[in-house]
Amino acid sequence: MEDDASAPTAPPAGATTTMLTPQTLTLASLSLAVVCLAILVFFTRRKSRTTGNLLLLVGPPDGGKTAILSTLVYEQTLPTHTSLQTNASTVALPALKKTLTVVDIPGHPRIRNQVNEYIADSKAIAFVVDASTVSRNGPAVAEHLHIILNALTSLPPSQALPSLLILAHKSDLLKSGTATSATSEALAVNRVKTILERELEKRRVSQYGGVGVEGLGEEGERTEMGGLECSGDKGVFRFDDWEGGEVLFFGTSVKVGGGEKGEMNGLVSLQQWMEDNA
Ligand SMILES: Nc1nc2c(ncn2[C@@H]2O[C@H](COP(=O)(O)OP(=O)(O)O)[C@@H](O)[C@H]2O)c(=O)[nH]1
Ligand SMILES: [Mg+2]
Repeated sequence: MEDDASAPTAPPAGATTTMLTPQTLTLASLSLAVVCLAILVFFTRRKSRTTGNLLLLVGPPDGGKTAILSTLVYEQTLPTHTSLQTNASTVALPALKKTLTVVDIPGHPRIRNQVNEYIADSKAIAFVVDASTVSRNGPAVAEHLHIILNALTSLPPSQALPSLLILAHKSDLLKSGTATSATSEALAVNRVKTILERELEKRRVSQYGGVGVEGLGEEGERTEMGGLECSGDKGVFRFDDWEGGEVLFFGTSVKVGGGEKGEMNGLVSLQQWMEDNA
C-alpha cells in the first residue's frame, strides 16, 4: 500500500508476476483485439452509412411515386399530373436528427435512365409498383425493374450497394370485404412479388435459354442486360436468391384527394425502415 503511493512506477514484485501470467496476457491481447475489431466495424459502418443519403423512387408511370414523395414530405398528397421532371425533397427523420433526400424519377422511358446519375449517392432504391394493375402490366413493369437490377449489379465492387425496396403500392385498392389494411398490404406484396418473379424469370430464360421461348418478344426486343443472376436451383429467378443482395417488399398506400395532414398513412413500414436504416 505504501509502495503504491510513494513509488507508482515500481509496483511490488508480487503484483507484477500476478499481472503478467500467460492467462492474463492472453486475455489482455484478446480484449485488445476485440476492441480494435469493434472500432474497425464502427468506422466502416459509419462510412457506408454516410456514402449516400438519397432515397430514389423509381418505377413505371402512374405507380404512385409522386404521391409517395408528397406524403413523405408534406404528409398529404397534392394534385399530381404526369410529370416529366425529377423532383427532390428532403424528409426529416427527427428521431435520428437526420434528413434523407427523396428523389422521384419519372418512369417515362426517356427519363428513367437518370437513375444512373443518382445511384452512387443513394441509400436505397424504392421501386414503386401499382399492385392493382400489375397483373395486366407485368411484362412492362418487369422490364423496368430489370433495368434497375442491371444498374445495381453493374456498380463497381468498391461502391456500397444501395438497398432495394419494392413497394407494392395502392394496396388500398385491393381491399375486399372485411379485409384489414394489414391483410391487403400482405395481398399486395404477394401479388407483386409473384408476378414480377414470373415475368423476370421469363426474361431470364429468353435471354440465356436461346430461341423460341414463350414470353420472348413481349416488347419485340431482345435485351442483353444482366442483373437476373440467382444462386438457387438452376438459376431460376427468385428475389430471395438474387445475387445482387437482399430485396425488401413493403405493402404501401397513401390517402389520395385531400387526406388530413398528419393522418395515419399506409407508408408506416417504409417510414420505419427509413428510421432504422438512414
Ligand atoms: N387508390 C390509390 N391511388 C393512388 C395511391 N398512390 C397514388 N395514387 C394515384 O395514382 C395516380 C398516379 O400517382 P402518381 O404519384 O402521379 O404516380 P407516378 O407517375 O408514379 O408519380 C394518381 O392519380 C394518384 O392519386 C394509393 O396509394 N392509392
Ligand atoms: Mg410522378
